[in-house]
Amino acid sequence: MRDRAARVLEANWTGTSTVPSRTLYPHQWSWDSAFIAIGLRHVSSLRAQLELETLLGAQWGDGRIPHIVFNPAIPLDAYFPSPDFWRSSTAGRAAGAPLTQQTSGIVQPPVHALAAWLVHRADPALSRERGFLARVYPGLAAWHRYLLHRRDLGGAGLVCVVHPWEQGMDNSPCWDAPLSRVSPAPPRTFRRADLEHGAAEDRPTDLDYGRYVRLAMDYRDRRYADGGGEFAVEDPAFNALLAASEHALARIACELGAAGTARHARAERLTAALVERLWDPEAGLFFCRDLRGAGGLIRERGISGLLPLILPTLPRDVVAALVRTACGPHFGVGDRVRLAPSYDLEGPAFDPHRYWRGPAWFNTNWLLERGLNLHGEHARAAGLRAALLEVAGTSDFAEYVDPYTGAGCGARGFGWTAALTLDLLG
Ligand code: 9WN
Repeated sequence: MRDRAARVLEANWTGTSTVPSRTLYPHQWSWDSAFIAIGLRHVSSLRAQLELETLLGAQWGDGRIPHIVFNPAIPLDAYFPSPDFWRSSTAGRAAGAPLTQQTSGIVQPPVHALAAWLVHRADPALSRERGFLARVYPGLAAWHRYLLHRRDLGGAGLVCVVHPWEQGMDNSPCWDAPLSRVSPAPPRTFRRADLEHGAAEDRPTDLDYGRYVRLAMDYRDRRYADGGGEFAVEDPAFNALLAASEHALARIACELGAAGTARHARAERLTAALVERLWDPEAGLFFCRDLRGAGGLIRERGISGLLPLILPTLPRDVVAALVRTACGPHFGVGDRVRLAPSYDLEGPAFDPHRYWRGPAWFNTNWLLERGLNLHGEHARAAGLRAALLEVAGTSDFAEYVDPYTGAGCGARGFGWTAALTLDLLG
């Protein structure tokens, strides 16, 4: 397994970073690279460090880490939306986009500081010799500053996503209500490259795409200034990952000889704000909060609502309820499914094959496994770990799988699936 997984990462390595998939996603993606670095550290600490350094090399002046860094050697029509859609070096100038590299203008979940800390820990000697943490710390600090200062659109201490692609679970039913208010770009104004590599019935619909395009176009036309968009949602996983990364940044600061106390305190404030704003005790789950339209909690059960389990200072009753929900009828961990689905097994929109509307994903299950271990649920974590390893192997490191059968869907030889397999193997 270790060799097979390492070969996937080798095949996806471009020389300075790793693509999620040679066919479907031939550029560098932000949260993919963080998960990939977490796995790569078991194969090559140097490559793991470079992965994160390359990504940070495309950071914008305002601190944002773009969700895609485009490889100029790849033809424009290989992926949509391509650099000529985002126009980062012109439309993003006011926000400090790089002049010589093409990127998207939206972001993805902040897994990076957590990844940097884990990469350092894998080989502290090499890390110190190369000054790895000193190189990445200022960029990571600026990234968190951007999120906390420019994206707290609700003013309650939580960060907002302004596009479903930012949260990384593109067509989750959690977005159906906020997206329904967005008028889609006409289908003939763009060409979906994804359908050349993925089955249409496993991918988001054309209507979803019309709305993704409209939101991204409007953001671009506002020159990527934050605050005015039609879509603004506080998401539990995005904010939990920021809090976990802020704890990691505190450890990085200490390693560099500075104090980490203020950062730990900030992570704890984020944890408290998550509980205050997004926790629903009756459902035993965190929900997304819509900041536009009528506003309020979006009562769809997505896997995102379980992921604050990765946080060390979550109240005990919240932890206990989350574990019950993960193992109950809606997510079926250790019971009805091989791996936790991306969306409620009993929800009206559940579909075992359509992308983030039901299939199980390896990154979310890896986070869940980590959260279960953190809170002492070792037997449940071990069951999930065993299932992850088995399904990764039998599905040929699929992008996502049917949660009941473990049958692979989407791309094979997928970056984070291979990387997180390596991490679970230790
Ligand atoms: C849009 C690369 C990315 C992941 C996302 C996943 C998918 C892109 C797409 O692929 O999104 O960013 O074109 O569908 O939803 O989580 O980072 O693997």
